[in-house]
Amino acid sequence: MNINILGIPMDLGAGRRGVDMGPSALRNAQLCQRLCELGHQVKDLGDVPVALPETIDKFSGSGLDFRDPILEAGRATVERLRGLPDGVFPITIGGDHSIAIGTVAGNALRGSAEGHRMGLIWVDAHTDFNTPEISPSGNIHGMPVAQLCGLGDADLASLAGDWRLDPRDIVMIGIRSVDPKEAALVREHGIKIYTMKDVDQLGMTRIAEEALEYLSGVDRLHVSYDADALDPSVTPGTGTPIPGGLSYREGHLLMELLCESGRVTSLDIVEVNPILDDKNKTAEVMVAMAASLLGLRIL
Ligand code: B3U
Ligand code: MN
Ligand code: MN
Repeated sequence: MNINILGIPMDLGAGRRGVDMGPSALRNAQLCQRLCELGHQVKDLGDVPVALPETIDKFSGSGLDFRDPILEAGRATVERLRGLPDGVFPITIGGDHSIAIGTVAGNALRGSAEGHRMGLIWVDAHTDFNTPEISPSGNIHGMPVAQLCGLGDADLASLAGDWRLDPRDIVMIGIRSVDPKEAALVREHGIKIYTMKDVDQLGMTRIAEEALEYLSGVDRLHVSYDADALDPSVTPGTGTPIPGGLSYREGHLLMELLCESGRVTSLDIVEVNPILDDKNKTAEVMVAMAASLLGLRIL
């Protein structure tokens, strides 16, 4: 397979600094080499330019913190992704989760002017379904899924023109931290959610099977993998660690089963913050997760 890596060194959507160094940490953990070893052709496209917070006005634009530079980076991300040839598998590396507004939009537009019917598997402790009106933090990394469905800031919602993600084409896995108004909005939109309780009760094999069946009608499938989906003992280097997360094996098993399905067409790895990490352990774990999705075999 032809894999293209695109870095988005973004920390403007998060409450803590340092996640902008995620792309460096993931490259340092040998992302390209590990995928090359699996027989893929891997090309690193470098990074999308992202403004430094020290050089800009936090309150410029819509009143939402750092909205304008996040929008600008999102537009650049969409342009880079939509121009890639159809057979390429893009891996976008963040960066905080606000980058997914651009990565999902860009992948939806790749090879189709009006946009594909895109399925989204959101692996995260959080549902990231806040809007500017209801967000307790004001941080845009808590809003990308709502933005993709057309809620919230009108400019961020229009990164792919008129294309919108259908809330019924989303499956979330690993969820254990949702704000009260966000929970009501998620329910209202009928998003399919597997909380950690569901992971405990049903097991990851059944969840992966159900998720793929649920998304059987989509023609593209994007996986957005937040490092905080995993338990903080596995991935300590992330800005909002929440106890009781996916085990190392549950995280891998999900990627292995998605790999077996042959249906995933793009991937994000986000929220790796090397400042908070233990000797780059979190980046190494997330690189291993990407390798499982892209065909790592034991035997
Ligand atoms: N729901 C909270 C916390 C949060 C969401 N995503 C992350 N943290 N990484 C918020 O700020 O919206
Ligand atoms: Mn997230
Ligand atoms: Mn999260």
